[in-house]
Parts: sequence; C-alpha cells; structure tokens
Amino acid sequence: MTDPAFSALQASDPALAAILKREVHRQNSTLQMIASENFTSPAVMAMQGSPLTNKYSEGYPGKRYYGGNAVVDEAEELARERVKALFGAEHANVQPHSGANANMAVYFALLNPGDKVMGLRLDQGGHLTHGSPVNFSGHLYNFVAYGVDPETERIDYAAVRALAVAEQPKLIIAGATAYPRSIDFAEFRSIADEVGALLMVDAAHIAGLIAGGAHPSPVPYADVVTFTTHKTLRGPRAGCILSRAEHAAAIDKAIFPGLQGGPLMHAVAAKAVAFAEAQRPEFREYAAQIVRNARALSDGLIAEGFRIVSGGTDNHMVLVDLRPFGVNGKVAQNALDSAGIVCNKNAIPNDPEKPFVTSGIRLGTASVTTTGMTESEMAVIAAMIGEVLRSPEDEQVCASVLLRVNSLCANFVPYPGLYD
Ligand code: DSN
Repeated sequence: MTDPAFSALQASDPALAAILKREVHRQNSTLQMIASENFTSPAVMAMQGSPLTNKYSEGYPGKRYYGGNAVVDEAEELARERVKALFGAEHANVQPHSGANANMAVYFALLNPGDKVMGLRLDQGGHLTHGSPVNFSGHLYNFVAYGVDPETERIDYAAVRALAVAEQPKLIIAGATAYPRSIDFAEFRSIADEVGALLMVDAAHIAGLIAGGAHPSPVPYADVVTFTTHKTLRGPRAGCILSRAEHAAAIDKAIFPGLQGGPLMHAVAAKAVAFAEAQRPEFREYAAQIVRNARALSDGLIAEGFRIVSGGTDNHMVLVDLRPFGVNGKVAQNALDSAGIVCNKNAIPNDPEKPFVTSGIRLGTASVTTTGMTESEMAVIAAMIGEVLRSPEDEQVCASVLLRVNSLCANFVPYPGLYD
C-alpha cells in the first residue's frame, strides 16, 4: 500500500517525490560503506517526519518560553532519561542539532576564547571541530594537536602525556572520525588529571558501539561526552551531550540560549525512539556484529593486497592505504561509486597527498550490518573492492561489479517496499 504521506508529496511536488524515490532506490540497491552513515529504523523516521516539527519549544521541559509544550515536554524528558540510562550518565542535553553544535556548546560552556585545548590532528583522524584552522574551533581557541605514532599508527599515550605536560591545556579532547582502534579513556583521564585539564570525549563514531557494549565507555572518565545519534547509534541525524552533574547548568545554558534557538522537537523525540531501540538486547548483538564485520572486511582487504592503517581494526571502521595499488583516494572513491560501493576518500596518517585527493579510503560496516550482512558478505565485498581498484579506469569492470553489488543488495534491503 502506498504511504499516504508519500502520495501527498507526489501530488504536491512530483519533482521532489521522484528524487526521494530515487534516493531510496540508491540506498536499497548499493553498498553504503561510509563509516559515519547508517539506516535508521522506520519507527525513528516516523517520529522524525512527524508534526512535532511544528512546535516551538525554546527552553527545557517545564521551563519553556512558549505555551503548548506539555506534550513535547514528555518526549524530551523520555529522551533525556533514556540516554542517561543507556550510557550511565549524570546529565544529558538532547537538543544539539548536530555533533558540531554539541562540540561548540561544550567549548562555550567550559572555555574562554583563547584557552588552550588539545585534540587529535584532522589529518591523523581528528575532526574539523577539534581545532582545524578552517573551523570556528581553530579560530576561537588555541588548539595544540597530538597525532598518532608513525610506526604503529595508534595514539601514543606517552607522547600525549608529554605534550600535555609541556602545554598545560585547559581541555583535552579524545575522539576521532578516522581512527580504527579502541581509545583508552582511562589513560586520557590520567593525563588530564596530571595537568589539571578537563576531559571531553567526542564519541560520535563509536556511540552505538559503546551503547551496545562493543567499545569501552568514556562516561566514567570524561567530564563531558558528545556524540551524533545517526552513526553507529542508528538514530536520527542529530547530536547529544552527556556530562557530569557539575557541568549540567553550563552546558544547558550554552546550548540554549547560548547557541541554538528552538530545539527540533521532531528530532529530539526521534532520538528518544532510537535510545529505546539501543537499550534492547538485540542492539548488543548488532554492535558486536558491526565489529566482527569490520574485522572480516579488514582481513579480506589484506588478502587482496591492501595495507590497512594500524594493521586492522577494533571498531566499525577500516582505513585503507591504497598506495600498494598505485591509486589515490579520489580515483578510488569515484571508481567504487560507479561500481555501487559507496565510501569516502580519506587521509591516512602522514598522507603525502592533498586532502581532496588523499592516499586512502575509509570504510564502515554499520550500514551493511543493519541490513543483516555478516562476515561472508564482507569477504565478497573485499574481493569486489580489490577487483575495482586493480582496474579503476575500466568501465566494464565497474559495470560488472555493479551488477554483482545490486544482486547482493537484493538480499539485504534496508527499506523493502518503501514508496513502491
Ligand atoms: N562527517 C563525519 C564523518 O564522516 O566522520 C564527521 O563529522
């Protein structure tokens, strides 16, 4: 049966309805391997696309600036209570529109402009909001970057400690967007304590793994934990902040009225739906399978002759050094795209190429695991990636792989029948 909301869209705006349909077909029929993406559930999408979008709710539950908020107050309360229970946190702010906003609010709450902060270098796996000179964070604060060890390509905690002792930062950030190994949060806490710094963990990529018990939790160690809800956590596109009780008032004030206006109540309520899904026992199995799939993908790619940054993975992500294949990240991303394997070019540590070219690709297993794929499919995918990247300019090879990708995906459809 056709969704009445989609029928209304088709009647009112056929051009956009056609785009929506084509995008769902793309997601259903090709491999989504961007490490920061996932397929959120129909329940989350029902809430995200609901009339809660109509409500203005500046403030917090029980303390709003406008009337008519009694009902949505219940949604925000549920979101806060569920996420606190999920991660064992003392305080939660569920209003950040995004991960970047969550990080910005933490800086506004805990720092003054010009304060010194330590974060992982962007070109070694960090994030724009961890002090990149082209981002507000690099403009407003005095960031000092740590990197990964050139040999092991893992965080060298002794080097981080030495840098912290020398630089005496006010805040240390742990967390990454392109780091395939577990992060030792206890070690970061010990470094922060030694220099009297606050510790913030940006857990955007690994939030779902933490919720599902497949990665150690930063919550017992960090003053503040930020994350996005749409990556491994499989919720709506949005952000969230957890903190110790002592920082609660400053963080809430930084989000509103400091940084954002009205919260997106449809997204806040959709976060509540996702947090409940992540509390279920099957989510633990899902998180564990994401990691097993990433290991299987890494093993398969090593067998194909690729070099894997740090030699493997502990999480949902594989960072591939393409240089043994004589192909750069930009060419690889385009070739794989035309073969239906969607991923992103990514800098590898000490990459000789420019950021828009790179020597690597980053692959993630959260989306394919949501569709039900397991280790045997990862081996097939690794072999197809090898086939494409041995002949990235050969359109026939890409077309042949695309057909096989389409038939593989036909057995693992994230949104069967949606908008048919
Ligand atoms: N764009 C996200 C990622 O791909 O990791 C980070 O913000």
